[in-house]
Amino acid sequence: MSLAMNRKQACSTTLPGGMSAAIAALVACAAPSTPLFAQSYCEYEVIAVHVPNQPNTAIYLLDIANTGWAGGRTSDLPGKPVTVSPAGQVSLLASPPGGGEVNCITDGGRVVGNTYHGAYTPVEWINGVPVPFLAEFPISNGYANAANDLGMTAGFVDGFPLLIAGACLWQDGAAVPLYETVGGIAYGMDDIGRIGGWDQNPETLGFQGYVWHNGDFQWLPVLRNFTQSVVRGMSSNGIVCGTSALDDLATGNATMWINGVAIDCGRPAGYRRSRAFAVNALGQVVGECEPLGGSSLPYFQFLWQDGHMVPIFSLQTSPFAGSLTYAGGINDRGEICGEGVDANGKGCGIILRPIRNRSGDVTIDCAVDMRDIAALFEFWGKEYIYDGGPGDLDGDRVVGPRDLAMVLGDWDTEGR
Ligand SMILES: [Ca+2]
Ligand SMILES: [Ca+2]
Repeated sequence: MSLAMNRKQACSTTLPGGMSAAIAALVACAAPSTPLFAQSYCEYEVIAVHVPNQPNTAIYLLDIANTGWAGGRTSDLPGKPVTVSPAGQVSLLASPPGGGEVNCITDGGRVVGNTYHGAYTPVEWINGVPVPFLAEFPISNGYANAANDLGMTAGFVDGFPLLIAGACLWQDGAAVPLYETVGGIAYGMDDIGRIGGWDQNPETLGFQGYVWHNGDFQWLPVLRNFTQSVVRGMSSNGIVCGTSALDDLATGNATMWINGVAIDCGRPAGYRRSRAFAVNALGQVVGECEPLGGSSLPYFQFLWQDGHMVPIFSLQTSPFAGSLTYAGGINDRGEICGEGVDANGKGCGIILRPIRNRSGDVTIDCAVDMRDIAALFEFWGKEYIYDGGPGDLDGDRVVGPRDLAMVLGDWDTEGR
């Protein structure tokens, strides 16, 4: 898809999803001080997934692994934990009568989350059965939010240890408190065991994001012009995402942290808050923009990449196959998962798959340029246990000279 077509589509009056043309045009084209469009984006195929035999039940998909497996919960009450296969097959997992939810699926197939039975219990589904973490302690509440294939799991407990609530790591059968102060929560984890979350900073008393690694606790810097921050996700290579906020907590900007440096994802004119929910290894962020109170502007889910924010609905292929109303996750192949509506307006789970039309495109923006060279060298030498990892263009699960040859062989002669 060319740049010209991309802009034209984004600013046209025939956007899918029934969004108002004027609103879409405002979001996409106005506010030159807030550049909303990178020079290129891929289009996305929409896959709507349903609970078998339950046409009126939607699915909140909260995470998608690099293998294409996704997890979440059903929208009925109580919500049931579900997984979705790469082919779109929905499976309900075992849970107590109070239900539960899958918060994380790893590339190696670990499934973690929480169940509810009078209290929230952090669990891992092993052979389809929810096995509680820390069953030997009287946890009053807990969530498992993130996991990796080193056997680490992170989340939150209320009641352990010493009746203190706070972020927690489960590893090798033990529970390690992660808080610097009292409280906090862990939301994301990368492949080497770095954990991202947020806590109350005892000096400022405001919420602040942190990264924990092997016992080393580091506060993430608060974005300039803001007073606090929360963290909602971490990519497989340690990129953190979340929201920087003012004291009112209602005004904020989606924020990404790379190597401890805060990057402002911005928010469009007329919006009081943008929030980031997930980030992948390529630095693609998904989240939501919330309009100012009393505004007729719509909420929308965004994809942020390379300094630019774009409404996800403007990237979807036509004919209309469904639309995302909440973006829960994005994997390293650029696949986005969440909740939405199908072509008939019924609630469902949504998976968006980028249509990769360039053989040399590492960055999943459907253009081939210097950014792809830079990204390729960032992932140089990496080996994957799944297909389509960042930089592995030829599909041999290793990033190396053959992939570089594919970038050069597909080089954009027009440049950017
Ligand atoms: Ca590219
Ligand atoms: Ca390769």
